[in-house]
Amino acid sequence: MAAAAQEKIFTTKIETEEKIEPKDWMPDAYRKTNLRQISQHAHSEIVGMLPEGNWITRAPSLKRKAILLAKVQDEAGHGLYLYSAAETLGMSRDEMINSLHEGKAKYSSIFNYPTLTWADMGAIGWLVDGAAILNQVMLCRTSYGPYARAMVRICKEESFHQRQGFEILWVLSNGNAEQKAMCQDAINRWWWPSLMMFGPTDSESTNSDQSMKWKIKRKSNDELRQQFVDMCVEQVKVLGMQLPDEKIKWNEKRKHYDFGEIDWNEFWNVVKGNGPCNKERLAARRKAHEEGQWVREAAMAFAAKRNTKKTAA
Ligand code: BYC
Repeated sequence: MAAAAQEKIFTTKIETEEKIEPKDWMPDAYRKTNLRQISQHAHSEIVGMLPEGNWITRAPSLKRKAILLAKVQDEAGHGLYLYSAAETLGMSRDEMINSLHEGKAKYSSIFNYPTLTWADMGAIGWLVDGAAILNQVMLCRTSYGPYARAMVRICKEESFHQRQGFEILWVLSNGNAEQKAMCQDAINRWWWPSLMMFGPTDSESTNSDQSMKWKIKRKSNDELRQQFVDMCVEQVKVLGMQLPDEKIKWNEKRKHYDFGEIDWNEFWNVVKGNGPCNKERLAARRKAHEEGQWVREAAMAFAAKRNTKKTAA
């Protein structure tokens, strides 16, 4: 079929909300930007296991430990669904992982901050998973079929993650003075990096225009960030805590909360690899990959053996 006819079919599918599937014709740039976003998203899930993994052995009770362990395992699962979705676009998981390890691929800036106290597990659940859900609910309707389907399941699990985080903070906020202070300190440290998760402001977002046209993204970075602020301002009241921004104020005209200026220098610095934990995170991922080499080899040998048996039977 001629390229123009194929492009027309693609455009009609986008317009009529029919999903684009791996074997469908698609513009190279559509394939490339989906591959970029989905693989970055997968890397974020995998690197995102590290800050919380840091607290599994130090969780304050057996119950908390079991919950945290389950959450971190969920994140590994999310990474796997997403790598599989990205592979349907023509790049192998090995290539994607190499690109992460070589420092060429991006992952969410948020995971380059340290987890200093147990309250950080609460703040990550409430704020980081909370921000992730807002973005991911929109992605359940993204135009690329495998990505949209992966998101449906991920969102269900993320809702549990957010609630468990809020509950950790709720218990601390009802505790003694030291626990309350720990809760407020974690909120103070995670608030601004969580706002940065939504990406640069719309005027600086290089990919947004085209991604919105292709319905990969359905809401802009600033729209989602505003939705997040409006949600958190109400939720923090339940905790009896404060958001660390004196400029937060209801704007009757906009029917939204105004908020202070994000430190974009900090954001770009972290994205470029110079955040507090970038080097540590990549080193931990590389080490885990090297140490897991024997597991991959054993799994491949087992699969080959099973195939030989099947062929012989
Ligand atoms: N960090 O044109 P823009 C989780 C980059 S994990 C780093 O607006 P786009 C969890 C961006 O890539 C869930 N880089 O980009 C796991 C682009 O650079 P390139 C994480 C960022 O793609 C464990 C450039 O800046 N969620 O829930 O239209 C424990 C210009 O940006 C960031 C996802 O990954 C950032 N924050 O929009 C707990 C969601 N922001 O690629 C929780 C999927 C921007 O051109 N991703 N950049 O070199 C998306 O929805 C979109 O990619 C974004 C950015 C909204 C993040």
